[in-house]
Amino acid sequence: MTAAHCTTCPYCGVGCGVAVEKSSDGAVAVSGDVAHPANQGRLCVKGSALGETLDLTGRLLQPQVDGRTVGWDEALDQVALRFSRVIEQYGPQAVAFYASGQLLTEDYYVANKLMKGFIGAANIDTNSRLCMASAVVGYKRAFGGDAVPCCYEDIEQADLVILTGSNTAWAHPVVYQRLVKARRERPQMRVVVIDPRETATCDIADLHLPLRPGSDAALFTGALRWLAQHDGLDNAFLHRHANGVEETLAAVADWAPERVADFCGLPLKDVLAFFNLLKTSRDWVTLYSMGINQSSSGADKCNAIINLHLAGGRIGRPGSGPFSITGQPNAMGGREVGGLANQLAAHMGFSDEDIDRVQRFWQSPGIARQPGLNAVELFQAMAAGQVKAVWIMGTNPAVSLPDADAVRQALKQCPLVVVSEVMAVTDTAELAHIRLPALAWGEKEGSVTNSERCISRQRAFLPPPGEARADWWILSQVAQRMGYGAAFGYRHPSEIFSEHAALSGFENNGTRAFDISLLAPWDRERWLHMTPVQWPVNARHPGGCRRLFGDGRFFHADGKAQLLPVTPRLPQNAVSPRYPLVLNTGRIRDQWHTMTRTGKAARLMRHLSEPFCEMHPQDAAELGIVDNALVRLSSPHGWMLARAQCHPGQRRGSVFAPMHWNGQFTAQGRVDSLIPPVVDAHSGQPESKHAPVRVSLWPTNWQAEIFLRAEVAPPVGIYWSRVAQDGLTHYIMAGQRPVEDWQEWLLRHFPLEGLTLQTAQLAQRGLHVIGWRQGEVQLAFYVRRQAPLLDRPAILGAFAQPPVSGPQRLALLAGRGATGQPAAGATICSCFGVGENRIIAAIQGGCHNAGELGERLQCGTNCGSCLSELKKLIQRHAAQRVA
Ligand SMILES: Nc1nc2c(c(=O)[nH]1)N[C@H]1C(S)=C(S)[C@@H](COP(=O)(O)OP(=O)(O)OC[C@H]3O[C@@H](n4cnc5c(=O)[nH]c(N)nc54)[C@H](O)[C@@H]3O)O[C@H]1N2
Ligand SMILES: Nc1nc2c(c(=O)[nH]1)N[C@H]1C(S)=C(S)[C@@H](COP(=O)(O)OP(=O)(O)OC[C@H]3O[C@@H](n4cnc5c(=O)[nH]c(N)nc54)[C@H](O)[C@@H]3O)O[C@H]1N2
Ligand code: SF4
Ligand SMILES: [Mo]
Repeated sequence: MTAAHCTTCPYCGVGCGVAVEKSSDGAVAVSGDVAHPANQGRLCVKGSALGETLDLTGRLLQPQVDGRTVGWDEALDQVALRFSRVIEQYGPQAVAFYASGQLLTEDYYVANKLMKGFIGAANIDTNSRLCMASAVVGYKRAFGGDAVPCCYEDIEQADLVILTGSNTAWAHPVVYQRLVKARRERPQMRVVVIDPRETATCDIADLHLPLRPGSDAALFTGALRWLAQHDGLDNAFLHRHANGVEETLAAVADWAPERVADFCGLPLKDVLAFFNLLKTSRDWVTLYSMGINQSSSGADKCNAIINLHLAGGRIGRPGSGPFSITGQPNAMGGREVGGLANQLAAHMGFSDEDIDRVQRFWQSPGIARQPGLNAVELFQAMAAGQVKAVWIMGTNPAVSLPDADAVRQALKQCPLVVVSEVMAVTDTAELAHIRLPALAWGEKEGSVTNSERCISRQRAFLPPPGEARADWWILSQVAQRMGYGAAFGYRHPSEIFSEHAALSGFENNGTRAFDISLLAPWDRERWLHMTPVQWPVNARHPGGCRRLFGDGRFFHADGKAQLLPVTPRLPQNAVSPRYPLVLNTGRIRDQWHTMTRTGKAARLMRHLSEPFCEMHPQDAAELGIVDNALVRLSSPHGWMLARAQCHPGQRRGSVFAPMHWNGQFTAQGRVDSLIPPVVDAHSGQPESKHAPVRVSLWPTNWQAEIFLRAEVAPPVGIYWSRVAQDGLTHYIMAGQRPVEDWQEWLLRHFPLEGLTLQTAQLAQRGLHVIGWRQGEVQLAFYVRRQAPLLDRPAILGAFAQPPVSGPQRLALLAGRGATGQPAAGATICSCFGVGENRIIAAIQGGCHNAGELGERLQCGTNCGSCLSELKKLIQRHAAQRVA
């Protein structure tokens, strides 16, 4: 395979290498790149389904201005003209860019340079504010630079792996697979999972600490005190390489284990077990992500973790370090180019010295001199009429920002909204005056940096569709039309990369962690053939560098690290009698963010097909909610509808809802419309994991499912959820008001003309309808009082191959398979499409473990993401084994 076919996965920050093979008929086969250091050939279910997300349905393929399709010249002129007009009239602070950790480094560099260096305001922020901002503050305060010390191998080599606020099994599956394998090979390794709820990640935990939401800082603070009292500190390291030791140790004095246990709502013995593991384990890695960062005290939580690692000397050596794992494929690249409003570029800030240096390098006419608005502030300033023009690229803020209804409102009243997108319709793009079609994964060329500082290439293997163009090109063209031609005359992304690399080394002299100056002289050919490399890449580390701080030298002026006294605090918004439950939010295994790509793949929607609200069975019972009922969640900011899922692993008093669903996939499921815009004072990162809410039953009069060949918008005024199916439209629906005449209702909302209808009237006004045309099934509709129990694969199968015999047709009308086999149930293994019921049958038929299930049904043998669910099913159903 040629290098041109090696690229990088566009999803999570693990940054797996992907090998792409194209056959002569244009089909694309995707597999893990065995030569890539991040994954060594592995892929998770999302990565392996990439080939299924490449079709052009729903893509934005032409520029649009005020609803008209136009050519690029007109679109670019309009963006430049309208932005220039606002700047002329109201000054540069009245315009803003909102970017994304899914842009490539080259795109990101140009966006940042245009806004900060040439428009002259620092109003460019990114969705990384919602993701990494607290981790950045934590590292900068401790190390004097935003430098992730670790590499993935450290996780494999550690004796103790602490996963806190991270559902690694679902959100970083290949790192999780590497951990599972390492633990199998080194049984002495211990794993501690810290998360208020029981997640799939807990499957390999020796100890799960289901702490009170938001209380992590107390646990790490108490651990530091305990180690100090039990001779667990590395005093030699502290003496030589750290400041702030005394103040920090003084600040932990009050955190005796009993107080920690009380504050965190954990049994004392579990707290002590954790502390003991710290004492007895030689090397530890703490892997942390959104359960730590997305908090009103996220930055302090990061420093509480880093304090512990510094004090214990567990940093800068194999198997040790505080490891903030990044979410997006290029979250790290964004940090390197200065994508956050409070950074300048190449790890420089807004000191006079840095401003002067970057201005000389860019030869910029009027560089920004102070930090700009961060993400939450930016949309608030827009609502207040201060920001009058925004350009959003590669992110969907009407869904993903807190207080999302207010964000939507701000966008509605903003005089100029430009959106660069790959999809024609998203909740945000719907509100844009100008839409610019961007190249997507597989079409665009550039570089990304993963969680372990590894820079690799995303490569194009598909031709640009329609009029879509690269984000860097769009930005450069607009810059030229705004009069900054000379500084934006790029002809190829490699030129941008070289400039970025040169800036990283410019007057650096070892003062800034990010330095890839050795790559600056690269020409286009070298860049095209780049192989993965971990920064820094400079004279000291010509081949890159796996692990930082092995020499005990940090980036503060005196070369020392800084311990920081931390005061543990609980989340800012507490529950109240009116809003008595805590809403925790996050990811599911098979969806990516606002679903613009994964929502297209039918097999990725079979694991979880609707927005859901996971709750403890007792909390549910007290509210009169049964499993699978529809519930309404509300906060002072907004409301949503979701399907209740009762689960004893959920902490009492907390509920969990996924962040993914939005206006394109469900009626009322944007979880962020409930999240208050409360942020960390140091990082500006929102507290997305903690919103006081009320949950109540959403009583339904009917529930239904419809499958049809035509593409039809769902009826308004009801609950609906769209499930991706190949070539079909599939809605799950429910309504509160009775429908008098179902046939009339169907006719009003769905195209029934010319169909021959076969119907079955059921008790309690239930109705099943199959619509036929020329022997082909066109529509299948099932409505009942309660959610109809259907064999979805069998129904889908009938669309592909129409049933011919009488009994087969009757089975379809009943929503069952014709063979008499049980329904497949929810898809547990998405790679091989193995349903829950087949797995249960195999367990009852004698499969004892995941390995045997894999041999019989193939489930769990590819990406392994479903192994924890397989184990749970085995635990639950082994008792009913047929002797
Ligand atoms: N499948 C999938 N994978 C993804 C993504 C995706 O959309 N889908 N997105 C990527 C991105 S951008 C990101 S940022 C990462 C995020 O990756 P993660 O951070 O692993 O994902 P989340 O599900 O947001 O949150 C992690 C966990 O934090 C827990 N948590 C909540 N409150 C607390 C608390 O107070 N303390 C502790 N210790 N834990 C708490 C939640 O219960 C949840 O299980 O995932 C990346 N990977
Ligand atoms: N409640 C709650 N809210 C959260 C979170 C949470 O855990 N809980 N997590 C937060 C986190 S960590 C994150 S990272 C955000 C993610 O939230 P978003 O960034 O809003 O989510 P995405 O769906 O990834 O949005 C990316 C958009 O860019 C488009 N796109 C894809 N590729 C390209 C490209 O090459 N160019 C351009 N121009 N566009 C492209 C996609 O179609 C999509 O519309 O959500 C945050 N919001
Ligand atoms: S682990 Fe992340 S980077 Fe790797 S294949 Fe899965 S989604 Fe892609
Ligand atoms: Mo993220």
